[in-house]
Amino acid sequence: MNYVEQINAAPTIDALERLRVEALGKKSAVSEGFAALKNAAPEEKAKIAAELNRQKEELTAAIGARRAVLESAEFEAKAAKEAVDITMLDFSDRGGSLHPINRAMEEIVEYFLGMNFELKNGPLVEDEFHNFEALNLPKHHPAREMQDTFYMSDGMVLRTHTSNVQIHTMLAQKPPIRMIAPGAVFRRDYDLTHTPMFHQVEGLAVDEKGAISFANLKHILEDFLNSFFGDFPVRFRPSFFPFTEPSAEVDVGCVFCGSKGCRMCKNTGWLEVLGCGMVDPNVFKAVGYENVSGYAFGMGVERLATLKYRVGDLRSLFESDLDLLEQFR
Ligand code: 2NL
Repeated sequence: MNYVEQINAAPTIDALERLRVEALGKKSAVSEGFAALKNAAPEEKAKIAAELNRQKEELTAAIGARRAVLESAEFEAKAAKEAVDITMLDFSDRGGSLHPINRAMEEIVEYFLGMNFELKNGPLVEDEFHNFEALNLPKHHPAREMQDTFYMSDGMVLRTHTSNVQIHTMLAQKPPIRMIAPGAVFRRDYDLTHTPMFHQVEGLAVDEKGAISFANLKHILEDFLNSFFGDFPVRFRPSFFPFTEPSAEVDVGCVFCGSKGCRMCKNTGWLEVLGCGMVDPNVFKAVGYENVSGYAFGMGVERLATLKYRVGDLRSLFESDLDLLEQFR
């Protein structure tokens, strides 16, 4: 193989460098040819020099071309070996979501806003007048002890229901009133079906005496339950609350068994979902209202959420369980 062929076949840059020294270095035929020029016949010199330069340029060009090929191959090999994957994992399908309790609460609130109720908020730490006395729950009355209360200093309590908001509202404005009060409430209770903090949505409608009837209450709650749960039967059962008279508890046909009877409905075919009634005259007396009538209702959001989303155990709503929460995306 002549030098040009050897150069074109050089496997590495080192091999090419050895060939360059051999073909163009001090001891190469080309260099020795230039050194011998001084001994050449004067008329031959130009011709020999031209031939030596041609050879030198041919070899230099071949080396340059081969070097470019080897260097780019070396770069590609290094780049492939050192490559880092800088693309990011795609989390775009892993967005967060509303917690089922908030989702149920928002759906309840949206329903009543659509029915022209006004949204009201109030304090979580409350005095005994707004939480108990104004609601026909006098001191030492056994009904107070039903709601195991968290007592704070200075006679304040953690509100045991959101009714304190209705009391604040009635003290601050005149009828007509049409409002809902959603929010956290607190009771000293902790077992399979009770947590010390839970959520309620309460509603209140008040207008001049005779303008609001139990029929109005029954209609709006039936319509709400149909909208929230879908097509299930609804029934009103006589009951008692200190702040309403008459009072009723409302059941829906068991959403788990279709009213056939199961563990969830204790074989009754019914699930209790809310309480309601006509506002007790003593409540109106406490806020200074005369010649009015009205209805009120209250529902537990956790209760409604576990039924609607078929969550078997209330406590799983409070455990930040991703297997549960991911189902609500
Ligand atoms: C339930 C039952 C109820 C009320 C709450 C109320 C409020 C005022 C006056 C009269 Cl200011 N009543 N609230 C009435 C009946 C039932 O809640 O089971 N809640 C989870």
